[in-house]
Amino acid sequence: RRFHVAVVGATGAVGETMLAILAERNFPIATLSLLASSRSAGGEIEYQGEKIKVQDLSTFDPNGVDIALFSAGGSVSKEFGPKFAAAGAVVIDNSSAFRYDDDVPLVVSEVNPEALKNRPRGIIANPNCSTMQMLVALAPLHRQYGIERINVATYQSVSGGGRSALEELGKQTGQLLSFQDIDPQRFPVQIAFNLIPHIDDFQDNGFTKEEMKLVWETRKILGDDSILVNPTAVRVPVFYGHSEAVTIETRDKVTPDAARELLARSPGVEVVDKHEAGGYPTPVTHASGTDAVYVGRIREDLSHPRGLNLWIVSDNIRKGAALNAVQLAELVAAEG
Ligand code: 2RA
Repeated sequence: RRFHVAVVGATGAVGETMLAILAERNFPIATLSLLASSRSAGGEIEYQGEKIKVQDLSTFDPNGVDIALFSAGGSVSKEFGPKFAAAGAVVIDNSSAFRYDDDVPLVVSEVNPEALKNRPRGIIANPNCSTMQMLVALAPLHRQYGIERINVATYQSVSGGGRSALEELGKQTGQLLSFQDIDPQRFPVQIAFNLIPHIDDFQDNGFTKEEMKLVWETRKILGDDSILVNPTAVRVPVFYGHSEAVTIETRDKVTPDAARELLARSPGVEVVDKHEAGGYPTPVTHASGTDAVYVGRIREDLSHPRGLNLWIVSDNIRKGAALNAVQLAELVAAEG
């Protein structure tokens, strides 16, 4: 059976990658509708050799769409997601608009695929990129050893901030390398050759929303509100690929060797862990442009008898967003 698919936000960094992955995985498409804001509509995008016009979302009739992949920001998802669902589409939404609603499943394809069957609103939420990669690695360890607490510091590439952030890092880097001044008006804090411990809005508790996503989404996806999560999210001058320094405390002791063995046979994971130069994953050498969640620097926590440290790296636009969304679409398609 082939499906009528719509990609909402088709001209964005994630939307563009969704199309590339749909083609790579030869998703069974009958018709493909590409949708964007009136500002971005009008152009054409080539898909499997065919030029397809980008249509204005605001005037598009969703009737007949089977599966709609959204990645156009929370306000667009809130306004148009329910309309597409009411017209009969299964909506797979990459924004945070519905992630924390009890009647919307939040699904990592390798972790809790069964959850997507229960979608009373016809909407499935795609987790945040930093949660996604962390749980592909931690879920097998949680099932086997029981994770009680997670400390995580993320080092998030600028592509998570969209196309404009990608362009800004390139612009600032070029300007600074040629000893020009950068214009603070465009971005409040310089990102080139800098680290910014601020992603998304500050919450009343002093954490940012990006950090709280790691708390809320981990508990929902693993189905365990007792898991303690202590997050710090940092923007770093890297184009593609998020990295995370994670320390877990487990109910039952897990040795580095046992963790390596379990992770090496876990879906979506590649272990890169040798005590030598290059014996660990990095955004540039491993993650950027690939699909796996890479895990290295696996070692005991020196400060806790049941603690374990891991270094987790993955392409935030692929597995962190577009790939998982397509994998969820494949699961929906498999339902027939
Ligand atoms: C970021 N995870 O990295 C957020 C949104 N993609 O900016």
